[in-house]
Amino acid sequence: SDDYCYHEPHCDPYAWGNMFPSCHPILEEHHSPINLDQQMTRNSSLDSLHLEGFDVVQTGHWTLKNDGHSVVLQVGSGMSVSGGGLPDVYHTIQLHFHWGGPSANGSEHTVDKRRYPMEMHIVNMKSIHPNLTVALDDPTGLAVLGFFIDVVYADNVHFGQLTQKLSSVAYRGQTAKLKPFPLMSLLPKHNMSQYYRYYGSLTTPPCSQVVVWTLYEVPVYISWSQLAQFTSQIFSTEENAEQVTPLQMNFRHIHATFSRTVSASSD
Ligand code: SG4
Ligand code: ZN
Repeated sequence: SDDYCYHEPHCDPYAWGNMFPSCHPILEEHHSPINLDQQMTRNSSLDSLHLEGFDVVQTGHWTLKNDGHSVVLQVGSGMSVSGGGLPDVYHTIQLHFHWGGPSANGSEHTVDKRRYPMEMHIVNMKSIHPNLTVALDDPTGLAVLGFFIDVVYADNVHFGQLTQKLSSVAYRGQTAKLKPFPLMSLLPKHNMSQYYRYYGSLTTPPCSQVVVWTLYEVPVYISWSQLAQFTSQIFSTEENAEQVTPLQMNFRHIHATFSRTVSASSD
């Protein structure tokens, strides 16, 4: 099979390069994720990003899908991101998550080597491109906004709109309709001007080195039980599979920054 996985030796992240040449370690100058260092250089030209349409309720419906590697929320076409040092305007396509296990953290990026419980990625494609195939040929074709997710006792009611639907997409290939809600409600309430910026890759095959990464410093908080819905209710296998495998620890290993500059906004 040409599918990738996270835990079986023949298809795990260290074997991705056998099936997807750009995931190969020899070509890893611009790969993601990386470790972020709180001591890095502050860059005053990195002002707040403009998140267009994130504060309104979009029309139509959204689709939540278990693709066997993550849970993806496809969000329609009414939102875009720009500013904050991004080279262009990017249309929001989808958001998805990376998580750990019942007692292990699972963010992709780390901060001072610390791994957070989860990470949310909002994937945006440069608006001038007609489709993803074209965007993956542009060195800055995608802008992904990354949010660390930390855990507290209280439920996050906004996240509840999404987590309450997770059981309908427990198995690979399953989809569920979701009523649109303001995406802003999933984001941190404060300090959105504080973020890290670097140029990297998709963290999954085909590992295309086309991503302008923005990682927000302030995490989003959800409850232990909301986290557990990701780590225990989502399976990487289809409903009628002989062996049922929970989808856990769906993060790629940390890559070297080499000669890359990793910047941070200044306030
Ligand atoms: C997840 O597997 C998503 O399901 C993929 O989305 C996504 O690929 C992939 O992660 C890589 O994105 O922000 N982690 S990441 O680098 O957005 C793309 C779909 O395949 C191209 C729809
Ligand atoms: Zn991701």
